[in-house]
Amino acid sequence: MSLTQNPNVNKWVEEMIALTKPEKVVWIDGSEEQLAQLKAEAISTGEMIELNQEKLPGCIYHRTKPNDVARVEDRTFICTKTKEDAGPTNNWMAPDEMKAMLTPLYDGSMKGRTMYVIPYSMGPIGSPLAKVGVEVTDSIYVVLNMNIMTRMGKAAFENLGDTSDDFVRGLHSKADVDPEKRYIVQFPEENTIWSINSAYGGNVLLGKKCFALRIASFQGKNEGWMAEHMLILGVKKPDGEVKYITAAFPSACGKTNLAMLIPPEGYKKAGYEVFTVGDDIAWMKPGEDGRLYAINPENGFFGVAPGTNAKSNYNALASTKKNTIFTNVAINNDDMTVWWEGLDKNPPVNATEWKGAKVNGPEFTSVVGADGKKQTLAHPNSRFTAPAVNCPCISPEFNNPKGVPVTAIIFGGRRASTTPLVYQSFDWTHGTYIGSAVSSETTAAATGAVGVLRHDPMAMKPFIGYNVGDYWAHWLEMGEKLGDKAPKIFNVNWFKKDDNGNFLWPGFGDNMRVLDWIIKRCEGTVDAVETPIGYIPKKEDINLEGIEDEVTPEILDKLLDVDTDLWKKEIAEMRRYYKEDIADKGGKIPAALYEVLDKIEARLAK
Ligand code: OXD
Ligand code: MN
Repeated sequence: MSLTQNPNVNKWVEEMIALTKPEKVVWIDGSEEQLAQLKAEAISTGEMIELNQEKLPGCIYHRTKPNDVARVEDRTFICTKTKEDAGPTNNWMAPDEMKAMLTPLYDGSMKGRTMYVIPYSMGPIGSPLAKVGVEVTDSIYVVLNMNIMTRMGKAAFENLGDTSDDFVRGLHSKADVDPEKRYIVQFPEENTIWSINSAYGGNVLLGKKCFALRIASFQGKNEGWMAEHMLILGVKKPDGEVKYITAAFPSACGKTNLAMLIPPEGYKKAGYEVFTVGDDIAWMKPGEDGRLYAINPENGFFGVAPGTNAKSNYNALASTKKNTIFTNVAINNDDMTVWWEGLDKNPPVNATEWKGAKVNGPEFTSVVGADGKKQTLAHPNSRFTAPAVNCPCISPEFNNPKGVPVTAIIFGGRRASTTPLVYQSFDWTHGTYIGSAVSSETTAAATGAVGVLRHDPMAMKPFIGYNVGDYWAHWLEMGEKLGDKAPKIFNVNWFKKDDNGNFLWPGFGDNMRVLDWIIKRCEGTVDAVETPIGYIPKKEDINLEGIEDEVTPEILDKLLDVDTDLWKKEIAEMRRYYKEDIADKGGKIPAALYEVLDKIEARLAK
C-alpha cells in the first residue's frame, strides 16, 4: 500500500507498475523491522552472504556478475530535447527515441519479481538544500545500499508533502543484467532516471551519480546552486575555529583519503583536527550571509576497497567494521571476514575470490596473467558501502540542515610534472579556468596507456548533466553572485615526480601541511609569490616539521617550481582542448575563460 497521499508519486508508481509488471509491490518505510526482514530474505536466497557477525556485526556481502562491476560511461546518456543541451561531454539521444528503445526492455522486466518503492532524501531531511527522490527497483541489494547511502523511508515523503511534484523519478530494473542492453539514462528536463540491465552500485543506486550529480547539476544551474563531485572536510584549528574546504579530484587521486585525513603528530599536538563532512559529492548554495554553504547529500560512503588499510586510511577502514555491505571483495572462509589487495600482506589461504571461486589466496595472487598483472582476489573496483555515522572523524555538522560555510575550493589531478604542489588562483574567474583545466595522468590500474593526460573538467566530465560550456558559465555566474564572499580557489598536485620517477611529496596525512597554507591564505596571514600561473607558497611558509629529511629544501624547490616551457606547452594543450574537444563539438566556452588563457600566456611570454 502506498506510503503517501501525493498524487504525483502515486500516479508515476502506477505507471511503472503497469510497465514492468511486478508480481508484488513493497513500499519501503525505512523501519528496522522491514530492513531486517529484507536482509534475511536476501541472505536466504543467496543474493547476500552473511559475514562473521561477531567480528563484523551487521555486515553482509554481495557479488555482482563479472560483466557488471563498474559504472559504464559509454552507455550513460543525457537525454535533453536538443543535442546541444547535452553538449560535447555526454552521450545523447532524443528523449522520445530513448524511451521508445527502452520501453520494450522494461515491459514485463519485473514479472515474477517484487518491485520495491524507495522514498529517499538527498541531504538531511528538512534541509532547505535537500531534495527528494523515489526509486523503484527489483533489487534488494539496491534497497539495502540506498538505506546506507541516503536518508531512506517514509520521512522523505513527509518532507515532500502531499502535492509537490519536485521529486526525482528513478526507474531501475536489473532485467537480465545483459551488458549489451545496459543503459544508464538521465532525462534532466523531466527529473527522471532510467537504469536497466545492471545491478552494480554506481549504475543502480540512483541517488548518487545519476541524481546527486547529473540531474542535480542541471537543477543547480536553473535554481542558482551547484552540485559538484567534491569531498567536504573541516579543519579545526587550535583556536577552536573550523574552516571548511571542498575538493574535486578525478578518480584514483585519493579523494576519500583526503576527506578522512589524519594530521601529522605536530599538528595533532598543536590542537588541529580534521572532520569529514563528505567524500564524494557536495551541494553548495549561497546562504543568508552571502557565503557559500555546502551539504553532503549522501549518508554513507561507497568507497573503493583495494588499497584501503589502517595506514592509508584508518578512518575509512574503521567505518567498514559494522553495518557495511561489501561488494566484489574476497572472503576469508576460515572466519567469514573480508579481504582485498592492499588491506595487509596476508591474503587468506582459504579464500573465495570475487567471482566466487574457492582458491588458495597466496598461490592465486602469485600468478601473473596474460596482461602481465598479478591476479587479484578482490576486483580492483570492489567496494564497501559504509554508514557515515561509523566514521570516527565524521563532522558534528554532518546533519546540519544549513550546511557548512566553504572557505576554500581545491582542484587537483595526478600530474608527474608541470603542476606545482599547490597554487592559488588570482580570483574566482581564474579559479573557474583552473577547474576547467583539471586533468590527470592515467595509472597502470586503468586500461589503456600509462601516463596519458585525460581532461576531466572539475572532475565532473562523466557527471555534468548538461552542456559543459553552460556549466562553466554557471560557475562564473555563481562567482559574480558570491562576490567578495566567494571561497578562494586553489590547485594541488600530490603526485609530482623527480627524474627517476619517485614521488616528491609524501602525501596522505602530510597533505595537512598544504591545507594549512591554504587556510592561512584565506585568512590573509601568509604572503605568497606571484607567478604567471597564480600564487605559490614562499618556501618558508610550508611547515615541514618532522619531514625535513624527506622533503629537503631542494625537493621543496622542485615541488614549487613553475617551469615556463612546460607551462607554455600546458597552455597550448588547453587551447587545443577548448577548441577540438569542446568548441568544435558544440560547447560554448565563456569568453572570460579565453581571457584567462590569454593573460597566462602573456605573463609566461614576459
Ligand atoms: C566514482 C565514485 O567513480 O565515486 O567517482 O565511485
Ligand atoms: Mn566519485
